[in-house]
Amino acid sequence: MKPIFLTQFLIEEQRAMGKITPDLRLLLEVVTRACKRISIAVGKGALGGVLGDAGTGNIQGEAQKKLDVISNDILLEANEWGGHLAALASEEMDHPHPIPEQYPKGGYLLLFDPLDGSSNIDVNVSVGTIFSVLRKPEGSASSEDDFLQPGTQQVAAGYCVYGPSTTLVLTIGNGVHQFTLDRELGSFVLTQRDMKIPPDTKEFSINMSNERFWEAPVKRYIDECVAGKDGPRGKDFNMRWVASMVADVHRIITRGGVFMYPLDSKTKSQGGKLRLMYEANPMSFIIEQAGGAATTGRERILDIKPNKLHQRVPVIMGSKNEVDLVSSYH
Ligand code: P6P
Repeated sequence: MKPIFLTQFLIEEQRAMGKITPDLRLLLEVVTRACKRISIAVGKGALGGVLGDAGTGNIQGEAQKKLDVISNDILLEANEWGGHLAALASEEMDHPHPIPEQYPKGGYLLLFDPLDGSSNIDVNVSVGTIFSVLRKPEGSASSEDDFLQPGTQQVAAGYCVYGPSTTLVLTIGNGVHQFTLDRELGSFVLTQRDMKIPPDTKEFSINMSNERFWEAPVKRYIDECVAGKDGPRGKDFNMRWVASMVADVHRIITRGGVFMYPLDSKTKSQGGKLRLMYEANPMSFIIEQAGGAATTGRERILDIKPNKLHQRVPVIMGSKNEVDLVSSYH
């Protein structure tokens, strides 16, 4: 069968839906091209001389990996010249990055975690890039506040998993579609249209070492899963925790499951572990478009009105019936 490359898919979606503007198509093309470059850098491993920490003087006072910085720079360079963006925001930068004066500005805002799970990079475990696209509010002078829109305002979201294969998963509000990188051609090929998460599961994903910090509803839910077929759930469960949100969420979209980084006494003062704007929101948009659910345990993630760019939230997302059960315990 003739392969459908990303560009043809986007053109066909544009014709069918009329919602993809040429600027949004350009945005998605340059972001996914940047992901190809990140995939190559990540794939070199120790041979690329880019493993390990970025060294003293880390930009944000966080232990950044060299590849965090490289991936961030690749995404900045790819998006500055196209005239499609008003500004960019990244986990790796305290404040939004304005489009340089010599380039025209556009109507979109791009947010990303350039290399999610980068603590895994030195041990050769899958990592990825997560991105989210918002419209710039009409008539505002580009400022940080422009980004503070609830996840329901996203026009597109996606992630790229740098694993055994490099896989792009994308939604533009019309279902979730998967593309696999053909390394010989250097192009993303459509490999699954309209992905759907199974509503039930026997697999949960959580960092069990935090058990003593969990709130009661989460502890109850996990205890019941661990109790297996002799317990209240009447079936045995499996557990997976890659500690790369992109890899864990991709598994869940592919075969079902529930991903949990819940509020716990360790991260309560920060509001949670994972960041709303470029981790929880894009993944929640994708999960809901695939028929799943995404909540903090107490509210739908996409409904949260952000008050800070790097705000953190609790995350429970995946198979709808399972997520609804966890929410009911809250
Ligand atoms: P922990 C990676 O650093 C990350 O932000 C997510 O990708 C991942 O799900 C989580 O943190 C892992 O956290 O506490 O298990 O190391």
